[in-house]
Amino acid sequence: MTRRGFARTAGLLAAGATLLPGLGGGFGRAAAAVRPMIAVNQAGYLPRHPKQAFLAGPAAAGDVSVVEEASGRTVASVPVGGSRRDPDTGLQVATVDFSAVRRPGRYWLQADGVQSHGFVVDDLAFDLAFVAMLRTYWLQRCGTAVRDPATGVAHAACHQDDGVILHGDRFNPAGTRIDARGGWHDAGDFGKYVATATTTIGRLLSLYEMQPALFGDGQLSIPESGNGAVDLLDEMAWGLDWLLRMQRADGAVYRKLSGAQWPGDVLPESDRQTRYVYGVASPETAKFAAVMAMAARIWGPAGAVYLDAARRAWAWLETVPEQQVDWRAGDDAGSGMYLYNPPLDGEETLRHDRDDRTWAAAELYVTTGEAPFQRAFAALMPRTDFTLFEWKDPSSLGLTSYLFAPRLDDRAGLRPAIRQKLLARADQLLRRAASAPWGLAIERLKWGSNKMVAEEGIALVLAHRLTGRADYLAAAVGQLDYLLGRNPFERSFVTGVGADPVRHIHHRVLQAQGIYVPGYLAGGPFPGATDPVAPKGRGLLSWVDDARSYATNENAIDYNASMIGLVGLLMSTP
Ligand code: 9MR
Ligand code: ZN
Repeated sequence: MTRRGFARTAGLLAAGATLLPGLGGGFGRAAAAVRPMIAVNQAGYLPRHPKQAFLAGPAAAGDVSVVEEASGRTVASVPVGGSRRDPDTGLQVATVDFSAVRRPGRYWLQADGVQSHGFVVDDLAFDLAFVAMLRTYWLQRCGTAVRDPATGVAHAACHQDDGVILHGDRFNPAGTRIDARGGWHDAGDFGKYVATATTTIGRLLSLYEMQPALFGDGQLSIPESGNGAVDLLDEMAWGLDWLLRMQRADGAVYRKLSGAQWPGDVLPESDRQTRYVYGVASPETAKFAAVMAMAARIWGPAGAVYLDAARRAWAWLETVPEQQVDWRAGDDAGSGMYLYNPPLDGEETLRHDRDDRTWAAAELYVTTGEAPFQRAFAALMPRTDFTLFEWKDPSSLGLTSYLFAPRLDDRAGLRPAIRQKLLARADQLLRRAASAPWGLAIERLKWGSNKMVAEEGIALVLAHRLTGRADYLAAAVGQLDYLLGRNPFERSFVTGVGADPVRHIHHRVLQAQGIYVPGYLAGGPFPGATDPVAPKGRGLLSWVDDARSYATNENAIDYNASMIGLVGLLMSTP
């Protein structure tokens, strides 16, 4: 199945690259699409899963027809559900449930005067998007030349001197060059961060552990394809190897590597400024320990170096009882901060590192079965709810690994409490999704809201796995539907996916080359956006398809990981 999916994908990727030429930079159309519409998931729907569209207009009532493209015939006529007023657009939004349509094919929906984009009902509806999103990691690789015939991405080996220790410590005086080449460019810019590399790898390795059948060798057409190893694992090893280089001799981990100035819209090999390695931090060291422990159990004996690195990181953490971050004024002149920094990043979990240690202790215990890790996790777990997984708070991935690990010795009997926390979270998400006009389960719109939508979708899928409850699954599918077109813009937030996808993603390589590349998830609506072009304070309408909007229309490696996690879990849900 993977191979078949890939064969299709390779052709479509190439087609995407030629059908949508010259769309790399530039400006999009006006932000708000406040007009009647039938918004659908433009990638499509799995035949076996719930299928819901939204009819939005001044008054949303009546029947909606499901029209089959091939025959032009109406195959179903569905009465719209009760409508809710959307305060952002002023439209009435009503649910159109056409789950009964299960026959594979191409369809559109129509009601008087409005028609939806075309979409498929197909078991392979998401295969193309899944592979395209996974391939972006190879396109984001740093320290190597990238030449990808399928998308046209081409640049020479970049950042060969990464990096120079900026502040100095007793292991590495200021000015020391350590070999920290490799890894991935974090986003549309060229910084490299432990915070997002770890959460990205964690999310994707978790998907691999739960659904190994989604992945294979040759699936992604990356340089390692055909070497007998699963492409995803080769790609994750690329990121893990960089992380290993960010570990200091005593086990602590440096938190980021970047230039002191933001690079222009140039190819990475033209970004010739000195790139610095910034100070060590305990939250990063804990995330590092977590992801290395995951890698150790996936690679087995071949992953001994990962296990050793995880143990050394944990040992260092034991010498540091409270959160410790080496941050100095000026550290963020050319890169993201990824630390407590209100109001943008003011979450309580950024003021301590218990959430990060919770993740580390869980993964170390799942991997080793050793009592001290169990005790550490048992001490931390009761203090954490099941929360949204991201760099600001990765604890829920620890809870997930502990809960779903096969053959785990839960000698402390923690699983019932974790299960209860996850279901409490899912019930809260369900209530929100049921009352939000566009079916969203997220609490607030923050920078990277689309990633958060995907993560809440993942929590709902996990709740469905535990209980088999159809309402959890429907809400999970609804989060994906939003991201792929069932939103007030009637746009898919993933480049190259769907009839009307985001076009002008903020991304230096794509802008410098003037190419359009499929598989990048845009950040999404953010009313507090700090860039000069995003519409501020307009709720869900605070998004613009404009390459200058780094706060709503940039991609980052952790965004794609969340999206891949949701799509992969849904593809694997019967
Ligand atoms: O995704 C990050 C988001 O969670 C933060 O709130 C935001 C502000 O700190 O930064 C985002 O990450 C950006 C990073 O700071 C700089 N490079 C691009 C990243 C994605 O927009
Ligand atoms: Zn680079």
